[in-house]
Amino acid sequence: MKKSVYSICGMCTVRCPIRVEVEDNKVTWIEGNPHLLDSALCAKGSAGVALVNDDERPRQPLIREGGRGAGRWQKVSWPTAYDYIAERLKKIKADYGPESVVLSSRGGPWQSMYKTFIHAFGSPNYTNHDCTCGRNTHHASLSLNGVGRKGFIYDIKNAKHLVCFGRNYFASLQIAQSNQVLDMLDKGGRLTYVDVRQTMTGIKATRFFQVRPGTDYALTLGMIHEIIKRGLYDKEFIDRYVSGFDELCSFIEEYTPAWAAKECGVKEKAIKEFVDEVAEDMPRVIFHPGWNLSRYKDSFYASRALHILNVLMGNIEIEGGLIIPKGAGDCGFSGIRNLDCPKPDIKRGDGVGWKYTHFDKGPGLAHLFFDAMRTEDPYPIKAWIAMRHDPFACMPDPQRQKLYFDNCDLLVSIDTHYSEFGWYADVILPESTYLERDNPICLQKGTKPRLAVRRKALEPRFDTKPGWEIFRQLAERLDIGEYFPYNTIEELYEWQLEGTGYTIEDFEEKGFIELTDKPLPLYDRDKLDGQFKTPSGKIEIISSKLEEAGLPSLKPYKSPNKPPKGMFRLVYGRSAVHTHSHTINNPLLEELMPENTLWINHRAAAKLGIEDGDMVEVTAQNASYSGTVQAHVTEFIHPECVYTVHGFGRQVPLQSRAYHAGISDQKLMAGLLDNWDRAGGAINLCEALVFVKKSSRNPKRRVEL
Ligand SMILES: Nc1nc2c(c(=O)[nH]1)N[C@H]1C(S)=C(S)[C@@H](COP(=O)(O)OP(=O)(O)OC[C@H]3O[C@@H](n4cnc5c(=O)[nH]c(N)nc54)[C@H](O)[C@@H]3O)O[C@H]1N2
Ligand SMILES: Nc1nc2c(c(=O)[nH]1)N[C@H]1C(S)=C(S)[C@@H](COP(=O)(O)OP(=O)(O)OC[C@H]3O[C@@H](n4cnc5c(=O)[nH]c(N)nc54)[C@H](O)[C@@H]3O)O[C@H]1N2
Ligand code: SF4
Ligand SMILES: [Mo]
Repeated sequence: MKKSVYSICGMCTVRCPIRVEVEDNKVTWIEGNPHLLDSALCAKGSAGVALVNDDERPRQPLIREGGRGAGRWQKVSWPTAYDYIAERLKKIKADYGPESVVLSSRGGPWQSMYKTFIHAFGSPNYTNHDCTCGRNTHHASLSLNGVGRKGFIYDIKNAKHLVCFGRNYFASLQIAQSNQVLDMLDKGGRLTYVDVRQTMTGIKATRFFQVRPGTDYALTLGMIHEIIKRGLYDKEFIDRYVSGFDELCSFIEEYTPAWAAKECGVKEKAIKEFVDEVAEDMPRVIFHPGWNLSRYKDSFYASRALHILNVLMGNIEIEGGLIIPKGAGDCGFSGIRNLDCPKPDIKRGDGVGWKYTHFDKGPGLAHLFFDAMRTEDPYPIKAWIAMRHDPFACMPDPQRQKLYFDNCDLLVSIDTHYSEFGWYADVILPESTYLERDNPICLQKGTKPRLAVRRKALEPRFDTKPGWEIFRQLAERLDIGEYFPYNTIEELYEWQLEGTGYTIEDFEEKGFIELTDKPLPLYDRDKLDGQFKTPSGKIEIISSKLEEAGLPSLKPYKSPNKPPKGMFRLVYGRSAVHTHSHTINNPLLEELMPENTLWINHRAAAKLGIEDGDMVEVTAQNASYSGTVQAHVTEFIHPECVYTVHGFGRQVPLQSRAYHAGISDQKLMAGLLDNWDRAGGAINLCEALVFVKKSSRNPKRRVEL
């Protein structure tokens, strides 16, 4: 039997809308939802078929038999696994209090389910991956604009100039936005790209600055200086909505383009020419504040400076600028119901909200729980449930993380794959893949808000379950079932849509429900008061929250250290055909890119006797990890750093394609678990140094035994 199902892609967390064709319970075709994406899809999205067909994933619940990480598993039924977890959670709650349990997830539109679970259990400790992703950018925006990183939509299509600092749009994909960048270029728009190496985005750019690693802040300060000196800012907008502009003017006095050029290794003339272009294009100039953001000690301030540049452009709430997302309320729609439970009034174990008051309390900061595990201050952490989150692949130094996690009595992984963390955990609950499961309905904000839903395209191949069922089953056993008021997904949909006038059948025509026909009009620019949720209600160049926390709002620039002789700074990024670490074993994507390489500057390589294609040995600063990989010798990378694609070097033996393929950047990031940004909250992932030498190992042996 043939059918066509509208759903939401799950091959990465961009969650593009898709249409899936299925015949006899087999996927025959996947494309982007033609109503929204013109059928476009990336390679990873197409490889969803291979994900379903892959046998090298957990096929039923597993309980650990041997030591942690030994790989000896007992196959158990779902009720046995639920009972096992519930029993242990109850004991931990009785012995140490409910707050000793942490639940981490990948955030996103379904997080209310995970938050409800952990809050109803009695713990405030919900967290997510973001301390290794967008937290610095998020906090930078929060401190300036009073809204987080999702507080603006970038109207790239209508912009005249997009400026990206390491926001590598054509490898680190978001299909809709990447297409918008192409549309903008087609219309004659300009793209300025800044990176320490040349990239897919850099080669399409109209201007490319190759900077010395870690000097973005200097370049942004030089740009601000020139823009202010030439009076190229929106005075009216600043007078009306911005505080601290005078302090900014005095602060940037010393940071001239000539100074910035020296610091970054670019030409002063090029910075000035760039500003000439900005003068022509403003206000339709967007400075992308970064997503993952290359992360050095001062990247929070670099991102803050990029947000400030947007404010100077006066590009907020204009076409081709930064648009405030419109929600259900703007369409006169009262919204859908989501699972909910108030957060228990207990201090968070990571210190966010009481020790660190300037951070967003929502998901806190995952890496700060390690301290609590080690010191039992403010209280012991005894269990960790990782739902679609792989702490060992996501945070630096898994070798050290294991020491801390060993203080826990229960580690649970809810995952579609064997994650590195899952392989070390006590229980693996295999979630059905996104093509084999339904998810709750979600509201997508934007210029055209809509309701969207992921629908099951085919029956699960193995004994796996959807998240909504896993959490309901666990909740029932923990006596918090009332927070999950449904038995089937249909009942959940009905409950979510109650009172809206819509039914789940209304999603069948296009896969989503549009809450408005036309894009909602922009807000009146004279009436933006109330949109900036800072303590003063203004865009705060001098942030009262930062100042209260004893942190400067405008931090004097400090030049990054040069790596010592024989060492390189390790930088990382994405490939267009992989998602972090979880597609490395995908049979189709593995074929496209089976291993990563080490990019190294041609002159630096020559000094070490390394030629393109040679095998090189890359070793962590404290020698805790070393891997062998092919060198990609190129002039298009700064000589102070080497670069690799994140996600490789996996060590789960049951993943035969990914096992020891390539090197792991996070395992090379020795010592970085405590190297985090006090202002931005995120881990300084780019502060890792590595040794590189030509390998004397047998290049034909990929797996070092
Ligand atoms: N060294 C280094 N560290 C990094 C990065 C880097 O480039 N270098 N990148 C950082 C960034 S930007 C991010 S966002 C994080 C990402 O960090 P994570 O979110 O932890 O990584 P992922 O590999 O995307 O996915 C986590 C887990 O989710 C599982 N998963 C995938 N789909 C599903 C599903 O449908 N259901 C369930 N239950 N599980 C699923 C995967 O199998 C995987 O084990 O890593 C960060 N850490
Ligand atoms: N194909 C694919 N697309 C993805 C993802 C994926 O896994 N695969 N993940 C998604 C996620 S979760 C995220 S967070 C985004 C991340 O997407 P982006 O934020 O665009 O970032 P990265 O891919 O992490 O790329 C980081 C870039 O920073 C550069 N860099 C290093 N040091 C410096 C420096 O000092 N200055 C500057 N200017 N650049 C520097 C690196 O060379 C690299 O090119 O991608 C998303 N899209
Ligand atoms: S960017 Fe690709 S993998 Fe990610 S959701 Fe979209 S189609 Fe899927
Ligand atoms: Mo990310």
